[in-house]
Amino acid sequence: MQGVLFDLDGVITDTAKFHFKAWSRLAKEKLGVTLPASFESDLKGISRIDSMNRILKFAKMENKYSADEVDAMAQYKNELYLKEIGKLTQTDIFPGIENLLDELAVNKVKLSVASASKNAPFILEKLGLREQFDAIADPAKVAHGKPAPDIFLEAAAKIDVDPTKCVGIEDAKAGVEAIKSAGAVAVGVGDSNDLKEADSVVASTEELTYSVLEQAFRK
Ligand code: XGP
Ligand code: MG
Repeated sequence: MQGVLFDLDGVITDTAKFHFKAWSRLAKEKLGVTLPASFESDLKGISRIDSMNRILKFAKMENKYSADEVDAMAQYKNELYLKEIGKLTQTDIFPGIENLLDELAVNKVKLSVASASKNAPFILEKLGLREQFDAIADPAKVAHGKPAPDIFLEAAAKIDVDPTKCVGIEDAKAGVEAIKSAGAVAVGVGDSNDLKEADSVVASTEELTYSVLEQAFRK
C-alpha cells in the first residue's frame, strides 16, 4: 500500500447531511417537491450537476429548464450549502481520521483526496487538514463523475502512485464502484449491505486504522 485515496463528504467529516439539507431546500423552493429521506444516499458521491439532474428527474421536470437555468439552480444550492459549512472547524473531523492520517504519514503512505465536490479544498482548510494531504484531485478536470473511475485515477496520478497500489475509502455506493473500476482496493465506511462491492467495510471512521487498510490491501 503506497497511497490512500480519500473521499471527503461522509468520510472525513459529516457534510453529507448539509448537502442533503441544501438540496432539499432547493427542491422545495424552486421545484415545489419534497425529497424523500432515501434520496440522501442517492446523491452521495454524485457531482453537483449530476445531483441536480437526478432531482429534476425525480420531479419529472427534466426538460422544463434551460441549461443556464439548471446551472443557476445548482449554484443556488451551493450558496445554501456554503452557509452551512462556513462554521466547520477541527472539531468536526470524524473520529479516528486524524489518528489515521498520522499513522499513514509515519508509514510514508501518500495521501490524496478523490472527492466529487468542488468545495473539498475549502472544507479541508476549515478543518485544518489541508497540509496533511499530498494532493487533491480536481473534479472539474475529470470527464466522468463517480461511479466512473476518473476521480480516483486522477487522485492516484497526482501522488504518482499506481492505482493498484492504493486503497480508496468511501461511504457511497457510487464511490466504491469508482474505486473498484480504478483498480484500487476499496474500503467502505457504513452499512455493509449498501457497500457490498467493497473489499472491506467498517461501520464507522473510528475503526479506520493503518492496520485495517493494510489488511484490506493484502486480502
Ligand atoms: P459540490 C457535491 C454534490 O453537490 C453533492 O450532491 C454530493 O453528494 C457531493 O458532492 C459528494 O461529495 O459537490 O456541489 O460540493 O461540488
Ligand atoms: Mg462521500
